[in-house]
Amino acid sequence: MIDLRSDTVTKPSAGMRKAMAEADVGDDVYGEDPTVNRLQERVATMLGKQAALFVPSGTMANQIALLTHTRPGDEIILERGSHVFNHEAGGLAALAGVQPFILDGNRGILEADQVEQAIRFQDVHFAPTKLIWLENTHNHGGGTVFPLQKIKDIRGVGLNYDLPVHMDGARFFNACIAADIPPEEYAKHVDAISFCFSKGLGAPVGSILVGSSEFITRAHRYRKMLGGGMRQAGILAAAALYALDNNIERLADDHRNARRLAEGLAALDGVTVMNEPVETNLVYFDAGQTGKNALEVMNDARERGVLVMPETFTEMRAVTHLDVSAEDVEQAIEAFRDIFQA
Ligand code: TLP
Repeated sequence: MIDLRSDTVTKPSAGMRKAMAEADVGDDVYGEDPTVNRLQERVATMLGKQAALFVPSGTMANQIALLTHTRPGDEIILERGSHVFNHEAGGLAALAGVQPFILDGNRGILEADQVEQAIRFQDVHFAPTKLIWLENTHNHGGGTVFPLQKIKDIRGVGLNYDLPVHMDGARFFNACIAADIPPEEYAKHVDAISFCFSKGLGAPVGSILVGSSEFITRAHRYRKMLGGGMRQAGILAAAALYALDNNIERLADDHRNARRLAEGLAALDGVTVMNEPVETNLVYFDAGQTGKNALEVMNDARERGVLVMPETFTEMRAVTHLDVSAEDVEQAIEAFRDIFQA
């Protein structure tokens, strides 16, 4: 099967498994896992921040970030398609108890003046604005890279109004590679950031939250509260360290493969690629004009050895990652040609 549903489906390579098997471990709830400690220190340094916290998932990183930045009843500014708003089972409301002020971005990208206009002035009727939330790359926006200048401008607004800026960087390194921006340069312009090891970086489990020592100390308590204390997690941290050493630069291959896939799909009658130009590893396409809905396309593709994810009634997502080769992409294009031109 060529699995294009998500970059979360990657399986640890032999080299990664070896690193995991050989990892030194300890009880991380006591702060005694040397491999977790090494990972956290390395990532904090890499991003030019004071501290980092290894967590089980991107969703937990986001929920911990919300809990750490806000109090129940606060308002946060975010983009309509944000993962934290749409795909985290209502955790924003149920766990942090914050309400979203939703802005429509251009492919997920917000402008500083939009953000400024969304900030509540002091009035007893309002929930006070406490956080600006950005996503980079923006998943639902199409794997869009947040331009550095726009982040600087939004941070400028944040500083003027004393509001922290948080970045859900689940696919942060896809953004760094696509834009050729060093991680610390992006991270410098946000107060805190998270990224995932278990997507394009190819690790089986794990994400990390990065920020000031004070922020991470408070975040640590919420990780415990949510059940994210992982004991001998060095086995997982070893996979994450291996991913940092081996799987960042190669993300460029995934981006090239995604552009090729988009080109192949766009050439088919009735298929529209929705996120042209494809910037990173996500391809969103609409097959409505072919007369097939997304579930039918998903089933037809599965019969031909290709897995894709339906997004809406007619829209689908295909994701390239380290377990998808350039040849696999050609084979997937062939399968879609067969489906749509049959
Ligand atoms: N996204 C997954 C699904 O949940 C949709 C995917 O396949 O793309 N932030 C962003 C921007 C994400 O895309 C995701 C995962 C997360 C957070 C959550 O990460 P996990 O799955 O580790 O909880």
